[in-house]
Amino acid sequence: MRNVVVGGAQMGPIQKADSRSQAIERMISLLDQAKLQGCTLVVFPELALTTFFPRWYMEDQAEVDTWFEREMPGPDTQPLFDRAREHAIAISFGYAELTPEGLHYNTSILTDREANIVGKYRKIHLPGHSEFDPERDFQHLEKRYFLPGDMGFPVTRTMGGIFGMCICNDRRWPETYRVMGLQGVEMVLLGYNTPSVNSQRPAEGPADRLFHNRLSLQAGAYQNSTWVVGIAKGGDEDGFPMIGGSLIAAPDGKIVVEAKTEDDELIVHACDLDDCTFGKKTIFDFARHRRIEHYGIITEQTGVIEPAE
Ligand code: CDV
Repeated sequence: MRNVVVGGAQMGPIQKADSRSQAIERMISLLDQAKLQGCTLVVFPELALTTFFPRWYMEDQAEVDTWFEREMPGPDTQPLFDRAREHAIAISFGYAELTPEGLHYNTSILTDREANIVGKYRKIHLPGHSEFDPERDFQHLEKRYFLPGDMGFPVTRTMGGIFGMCICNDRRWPETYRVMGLQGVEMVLLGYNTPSVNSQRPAEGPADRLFHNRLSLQAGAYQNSTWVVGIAKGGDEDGFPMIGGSLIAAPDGKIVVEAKTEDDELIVHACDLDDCTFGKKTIFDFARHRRIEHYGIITEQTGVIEPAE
């Protein structure tokens, strides 16, 4: 048995006017709850330190940069790292990263139980658009504010297992999980900010969006025989509702725990990394069964090329 007691720290809304310190106070309170419940790893959402700012159109780069972290940990985030070290809890959370070279990424990190950063990931599948779109009820400007990640999908050996990360929209792409699956991943950690409504498909409501969240996470878990921990920001951020629905999916694809609210809420499960072994040795024994000679177009083309009429 290789148990990792995972706390999924869903966060309710963070309003535009809320400070980093307010968000971090809430994260520390979730860490304290996690300690009481015996957690050894706590996972927080995408862009956990601020509101989901890509919904706001900004032209002034200096204003944009106020949403980014230039160092990690920095003065605001140090107390979170200190508390995590005190509790001997590894943490993973998302934030907007501004590098010393002036590059902007939507990033997440993983620490060990001594609060040392041992893993980093920069979001690859950036949804949305880069210019103001008057047709939309709300903007989704990730392509304006972030570069696509430049690190691939790395995995990290820590806490007795193999851990990987992805961020929000990445979770809808089977390639995300498979690239980590091919590196033996045993637990995928991901945070998300998903609106409850789709302005381009008004008939799609929160139930549909929660269904697609479960479908993506459960399929990624089952098809790679890995734990998947998906943690949301939920509730109403300045009038923009988000789905919540944080969950942990087991390597057989089943949901073992799911959030009940759209607020700050800790979901907890003792995840045995040895549960990954059966699937990785049988139906998803990649070395024996994959037929890469037939998969070429997956990496050779992006769009769809239909057969001639
Ligand atoms: N933050 C995200 O990546 N959100 C997307 C929305 C735009 C659909 C998601 O896939 O949930």
